[in-house]
Amino acid sequence: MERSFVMVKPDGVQRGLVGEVISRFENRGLKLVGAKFMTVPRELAEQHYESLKDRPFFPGLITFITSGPVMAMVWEGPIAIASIRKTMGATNPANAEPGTIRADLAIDVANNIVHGSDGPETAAREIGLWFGDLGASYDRANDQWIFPTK
Ligand code: DAT
Ligand code: MG
Repeated sequence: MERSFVMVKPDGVQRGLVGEVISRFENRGLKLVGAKFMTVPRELAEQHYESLKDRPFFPGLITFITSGPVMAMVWEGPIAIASIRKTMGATNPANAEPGTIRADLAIDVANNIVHGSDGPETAAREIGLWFGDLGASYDRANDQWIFPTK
């Protein structure tokens, strides 16, 4: 079982798309194990996007992420990280496949609605940064119909 850090960014919150994003992950069978609606302190935003600090768009990215509340979440599933990246679509909505969140709901590379961890190490780092220790998961009555071998 894997966990991934997901965030509906300030544009998604402002546009009333929190429920839409959550629905897409719920409908895939992913399990919500943590959620926090919050305004992001600058220091947390800078730590979260630390690997991009030398990119020209970094200052704008930090301004954007701290510009309004976000919905920070942790989702769990057998291949949560890859599933979520596929459901999100490519970073630039112009390159995202139809049916993905970014292709269906966004048109700008910066205001692209949603963040999802890009690998196991990143996921562990981001979950720790945003949530600390989340602890154990929980069983859903229909888990056996969604991932029967797990
Ligand atoms: P992703 O969010 O798909 O993991 P990333 O980690 O490379 O993409 O970049 C983080 C965010 O930074 C991305 O969601 C939007 C912003 N960003 C990336 N490339 C950008 C660019 N060329 N211009 C403006 N913003 C950009
Ligand atoms: Mg990324």
